[in-house]
Amino acid sequence: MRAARSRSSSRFSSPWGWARRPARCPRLRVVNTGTAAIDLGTLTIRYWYTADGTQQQSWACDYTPDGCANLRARFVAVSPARTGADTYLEIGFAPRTLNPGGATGDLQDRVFKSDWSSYSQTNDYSFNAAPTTYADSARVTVYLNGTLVWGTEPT
Ligand SMILES: [Ca+2]
Repeated sequence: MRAARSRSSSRFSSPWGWARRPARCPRLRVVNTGTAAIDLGTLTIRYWYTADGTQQQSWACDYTPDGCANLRARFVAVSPARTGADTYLEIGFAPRTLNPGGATGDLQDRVFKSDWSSYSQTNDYSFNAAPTTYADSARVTVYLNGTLVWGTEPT
């Protein structure tokens, strides 16, 4: 079993000099709690949410110990929509061995809309405002080769 530990926060950031940018900033870390090494290249994370509109969305990686160039992300529409989710953000990794007990390290990223309009996070399945440090999140799902290995998808 693998644990996705997430801390989701809502904050305003100005990475490219914008005065204010409404952005969703889920922070994620995946821990290999199993007994076998895995290839991170086969692992994907889904963060489930409602997009609150149809504007084009973008993803940006601010920092991760493996290097942002070793991450990829895409937005996938969920149709029909599920409770708290009409979209998920899927994050994947470059191939690397993740040994038992190993973690991906702090993944700091942002999601934002083309018109900088705000998201509402309170209606998002994967959002959890409570933790101030990393905590296990069963609502952020993890897959190996597309097979669910952690968490519960929305229904
Ligand atoms: Ca939402």
